[in-house]
Amino acid sequence: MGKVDIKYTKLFINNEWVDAVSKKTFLTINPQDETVIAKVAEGDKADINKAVEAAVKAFHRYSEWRSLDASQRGRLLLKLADLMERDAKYLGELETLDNGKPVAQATGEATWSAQIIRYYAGKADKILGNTIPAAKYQMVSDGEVLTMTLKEPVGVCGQILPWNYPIPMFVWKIAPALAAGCTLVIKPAEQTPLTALAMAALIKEAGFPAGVVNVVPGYGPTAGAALTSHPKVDKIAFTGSTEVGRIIMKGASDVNLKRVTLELGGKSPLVVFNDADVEQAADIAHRACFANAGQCCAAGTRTFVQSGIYDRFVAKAAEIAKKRTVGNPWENVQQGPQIDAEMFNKVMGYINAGKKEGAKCIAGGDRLGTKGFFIQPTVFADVKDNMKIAREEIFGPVQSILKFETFDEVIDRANDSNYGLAAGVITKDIATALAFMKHIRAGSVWVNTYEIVTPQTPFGGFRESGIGREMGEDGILQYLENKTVSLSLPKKPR
Ligand code: TXE
Repeated sequence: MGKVDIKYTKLFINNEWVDAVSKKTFLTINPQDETVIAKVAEGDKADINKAVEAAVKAFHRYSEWRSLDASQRGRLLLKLADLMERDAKYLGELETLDNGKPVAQATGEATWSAQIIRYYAGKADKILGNTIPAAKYQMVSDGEVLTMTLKEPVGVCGQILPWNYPIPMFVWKIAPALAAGCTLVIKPAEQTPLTALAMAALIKEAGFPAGVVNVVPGYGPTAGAALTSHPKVDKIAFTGSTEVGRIIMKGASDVNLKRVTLELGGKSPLVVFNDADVEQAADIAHRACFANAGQCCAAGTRTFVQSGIYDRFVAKAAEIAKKRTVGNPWENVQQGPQIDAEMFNKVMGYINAGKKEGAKCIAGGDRLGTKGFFIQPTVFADVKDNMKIAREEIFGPVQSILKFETFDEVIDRANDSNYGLAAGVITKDIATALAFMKHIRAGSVWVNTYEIVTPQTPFGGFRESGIGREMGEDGILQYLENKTVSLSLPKKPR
């Protein structure tokens, strides 16, 4: 590992780097070896107030930002995407330092995120309303009026981010919001503030006017809560736990009624039918579960396998997990450490619960080494639906394999969850795949693959996995208000 230059540790408000009003700082920790990386300015209510004021000013009807042509908003976003690609190596290295994910993966996330920005850059000048003509002339709506709908930016948006994919999550939030013309106050996760600040520097370099994007690192119950209940914030977008999602919904309706989009947890099922190729299915199921050290909201953590291939599948799943390379994220490994001590302890707690409740641990089951938050890829077989590891989101490298007999049985069991973020099915039978797609209650369904998310495809959950969608056309609609304008038509044409 070379030395990564940490250029930005202050708050980014109104295109300037400032200390917190309280002068407080917090430490960001390297999950690989538990050492301190940097002291970062700790934003709180006073700083959120300053950032919101800057965003309100930038949203003023005569501001530079509001006066830009829509196509120019798109050009600024394109410039930002170019800068991200220019700095992808640096952004990736900074992420590996702060988050612990393997450096090739982190760099790939930076370049993928630039593609997302480009997708929304193209949308900036294609935000269209409708025209609804008068009944007399067109036989469509009632009355002698011509009506049109205008899609307008929601306004000042607060965006609260998680730590599992810091760069993509930053971009999922800012790209549609900026294409729509909103102004933003972003609170990155306290575990991973560094790449959000590096992105802020690129936003300034790209030429976005002051106050359009503000980044305030800090803790959830302080900075996050202040943003959620701020009276001048029009919308809150949040990715994180379902537990905090509930708090956000309450806070967002305290003093005003903010628009809310939530992308929360999951316990997604991946169902493998008897006709599947066992090797291929075990491989898809492995990646579905262990990608990003299992720290993925859509992770396919309940692997349901039909009885005819169950034993062969279980053996293969254990074999693949044992071969997974875990360790120094600066080397060519598949998995780095978990994000922090809290998550490490939480995941180890689930592994111990699985053992205690009688699931059969067939791979891993322990920490790896003594320093850093590394956990062995762990596979449990013979998991029962009521076990903790089958019901709760673990957010770590732990796969639970459950046996089933029939289609209807597995649909009932797969749907028996408070969550509904994603689901997968592996079968060669199109009728089975289509029936699965129809009956499963989930925001994304993957057939013979898993976790395909592209800039064009909406992503989000049913039930307690969230509200609203990100990415694709749906993603930008969440940052737009509909304004209906009706014009009275002359009684008689001249
Ligand atoms: O999430 P939190 P944590 C799940 C996963 C994980 C669990 C806990 O199951 O085990 O959440 O992780 C901010 N008001 N996911 O504790 O607390 C916080 O500062 C406003 C799923 O890290 O939800 C951070 O910026 N904001 C997930 C963000 O919320 C508050 C990704 C997420 O933190 C706040 C991460 C408050 N009162 C975890 N409290 C996914 N859906 O991808 C906290 N925050």
